[in-house]
Amino acid sequence: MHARLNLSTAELQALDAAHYLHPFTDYKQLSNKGARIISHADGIYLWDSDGNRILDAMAGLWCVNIGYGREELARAAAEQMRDLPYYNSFFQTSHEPGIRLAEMLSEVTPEGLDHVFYSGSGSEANDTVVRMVRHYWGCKGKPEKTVIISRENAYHGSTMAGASLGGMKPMHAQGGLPIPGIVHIEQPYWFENSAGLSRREYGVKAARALEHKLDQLGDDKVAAFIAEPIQGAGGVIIPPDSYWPEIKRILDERDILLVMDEVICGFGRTGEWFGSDLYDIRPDLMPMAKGMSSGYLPIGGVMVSDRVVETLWEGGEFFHGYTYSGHPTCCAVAIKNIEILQDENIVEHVRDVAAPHLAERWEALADHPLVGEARSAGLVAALELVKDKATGERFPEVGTTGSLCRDICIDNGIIMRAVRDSMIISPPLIISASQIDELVDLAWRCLDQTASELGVSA
Ligand code: PXG
Repeated sequence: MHARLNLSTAELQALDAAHYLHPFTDYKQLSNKGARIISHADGIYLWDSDGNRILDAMAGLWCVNIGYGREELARAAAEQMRDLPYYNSFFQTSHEPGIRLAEMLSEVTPEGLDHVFYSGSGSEANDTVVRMVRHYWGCKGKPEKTVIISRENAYHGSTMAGASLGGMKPMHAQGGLPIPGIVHIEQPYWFENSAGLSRREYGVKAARALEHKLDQLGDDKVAAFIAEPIQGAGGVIIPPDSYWPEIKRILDERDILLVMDEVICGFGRTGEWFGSDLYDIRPDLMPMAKGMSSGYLPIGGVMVSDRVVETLWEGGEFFHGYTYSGHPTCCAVAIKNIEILQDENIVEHVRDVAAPHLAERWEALADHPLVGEARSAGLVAALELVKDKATGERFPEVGTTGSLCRDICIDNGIIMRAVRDSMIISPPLIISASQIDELVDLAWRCLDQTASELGVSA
């Protein structure tokens, strides 16, 4: 396979700087440097316009679960575009791809989630969550239950509601967020916050932050608790095993909806179909996106529990929807994507082959002088870069070392993402054991180079 580019790298970079406002980007800084132009991709690898091959250890943006270059998805899109590229489902019409995908989703998602509300992305799915949980409590005759409890450093999207649900302070600072009625509690980040507690003790303590917040606000004011099973963009924060059982205990005693944001964890990422399966949780609402189509086309949605649907059923019209809710072409691609996950036993491959192999190889990176902790779950993993391995002391200017290591990574042919001073990965689920070896060997080499640039002896 080769790139079919019409312009040179320099021409593309100049036009990019002249006209393209990238997401989450310092525009001046990027235009000085010039964007790397990605030209094509296959399997777990990307190529740039200068012909460099790069191992994509982030699966795009946590989404290309089945890997790049699957002809079947291109064919599914082309066939659907010929038959019916677009039609809406607002005014008492429907279409086969939307219906078939809804049925498939009710099969692969946890028990009790049998209906889907489609969106175009994860952010939109979480906007739907906010509208739907408040509408639900309105239907139940409890319109004062409006508050949604989320967690610090959570990521739930970049729209007004998504960024408000998220717990990213720099995002809140731009635009006067969060919107009213959203509060945040501690995240279960053992490496950062445990203050000497064991993982088990700390997991229970972090979960009880929810109980304290509920006591403070009053259950009669709270609509829902939203959380990612494993926090992704916040830095692959894997909760201690004691966390989710304690959250379940708390929620079982209270009349609060549980929203599990599966935008990253869904569709096999953790070695189960959903993070909720991994932690044995039955959410009331479950936003999802990314791996739903392996990122080949934009689609998301919210799975809605039978309990919530029964109430919505009695509530008259729900005044909510997107032009592209249930977009037929995106649905056709999502169907083919899920068929591939099923037919090729990709979730089982993650659970039985890839995740155990990654865990073993990744753990060994903890021996590196820069690494304070190496953790993984399924096919997400993180390294905490520290100044002092013995004490866990961080580098003084948070984020500088992470960015340095990230740049070294891409120069060495691997994409890892830096979150503050942690390096994180989320590779395509089809990664083989020998490709995991290649990934970890590259990571080790990049850590060595980072250490040597920092003057730390490796
Ligand atoms: N929920 C979660 C858990 C996510 O990770 C969204 C919602 C929003 O999805 P959309 O499709 O609207 O982007 C996400 C998205 C990063 C990064 O830097 C992560 C995401 C998006 C952009 C960047 O790690 N996750």
